[in-house]
Amino acid sequence: MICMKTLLLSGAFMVLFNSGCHQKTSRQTETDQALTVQAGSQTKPTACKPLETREPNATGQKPTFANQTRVCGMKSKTAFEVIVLAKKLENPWSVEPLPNGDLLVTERPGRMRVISASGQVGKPLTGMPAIEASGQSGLLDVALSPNFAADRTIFWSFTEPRPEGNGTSVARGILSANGTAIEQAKTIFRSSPSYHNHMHYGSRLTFGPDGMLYVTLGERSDLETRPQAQHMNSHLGKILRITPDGAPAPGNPFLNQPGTKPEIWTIGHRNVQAAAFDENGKFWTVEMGPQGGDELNLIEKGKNYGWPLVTFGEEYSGKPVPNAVTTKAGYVDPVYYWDPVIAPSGAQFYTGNLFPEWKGNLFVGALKEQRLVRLRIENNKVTGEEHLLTNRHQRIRDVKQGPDGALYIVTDETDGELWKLLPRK
Ligand SMILES: [Ca+2]
Ligand SMILES: [Ca+2]
Repeated sequence: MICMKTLLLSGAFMVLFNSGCHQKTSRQTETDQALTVQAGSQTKPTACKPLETREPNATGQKPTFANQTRVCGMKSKTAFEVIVLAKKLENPWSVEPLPNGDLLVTERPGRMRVISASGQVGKPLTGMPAIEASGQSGLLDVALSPNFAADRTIFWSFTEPRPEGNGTSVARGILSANGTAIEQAKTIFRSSPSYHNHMHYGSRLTFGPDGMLYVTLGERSDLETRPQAQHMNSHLGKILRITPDGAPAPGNPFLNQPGTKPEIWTIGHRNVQAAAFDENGKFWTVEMGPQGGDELNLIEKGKNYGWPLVTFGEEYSGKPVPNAVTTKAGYVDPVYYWDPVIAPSGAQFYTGNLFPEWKGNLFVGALKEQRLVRLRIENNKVTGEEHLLTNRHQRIRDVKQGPDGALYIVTDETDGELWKLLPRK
């Protein structure tokens, strides 16, 4: 067979399309149904095959309910193409497709750029406030105003240098008409307390259908700050809900309570770097857990998600999480968990038309396991899991759907990349 290859120029980078030279892949021939076997005259369902076959990190822990971990593996029938739109991005943290098809990308050391739909990488935008970048700190997420087409307003989260250390803050500004500057930048929210390490900042910014901005914040990792995930007078280890001006949102569950931060929406989180609303307006997050305790959560107003009292997994030292249990009345069980961990970052429910097979599925980036995870969720339970892009061996930091229905991905590498996923022609 003659293998045709086509070279196209896309921005500054050559893109290689393979047309018809791939052999048939397993994803085109396997189904995502649980296996059944003939046993005499009866057809008995058997346990399907989960993708994870390694030993769990944490010994002796049992799921709280069936299919809370290691559900049936599934395989996409739709073959896809990966176009590398840009390279040499330094630890990109967020990709946000713009209405015209261009992409806003942040790089953790403190740069934000517009990359054109064809892959032309713009210069860093001017006009950003000071950012502290070291370890996990730096420029983190960016989100578009729900009215971006009219107001060109963007919101970003970043590590702010402060006299007492540093902390996650949220700023907003206007993307200039020519896409080279941020104008009228203003810091609208500062988490407190500040702290002096460089770990567990969160933070994803997600606008809800209610027009409010949901902000995920980590607990700064140290044993000194970790208990604050349960303390109402601290923003650490919380999901917050604020107005586009940075004020506590009307209807928040703990407004006007003494000693309580009024921005709090939910408590008991370790470090959430993946958050997305589904088509029905339900809010889902994927949380970096301890070793063996990454978890998918359905986020509901005012609830306690457990950390560090109720959790799966163990410390990364291999010791137990002190005094923790895996489930307890009054604390929300994760819908799903991964043991061993995948290190989740970035989430998107697919709603486009390019991949009808993927409609309603949740896509999650995985840093440590260097893959894109696809989850099928039915009745608030995970019923299928697929691992994509495993052959590229890059840490996936963020995944977003563009207005064209393609998926856009950035990889957390010092020479990080921006990818576009399209159905293979
Ligand atoms: Ca974002
Ligand atoms: Ca939890």
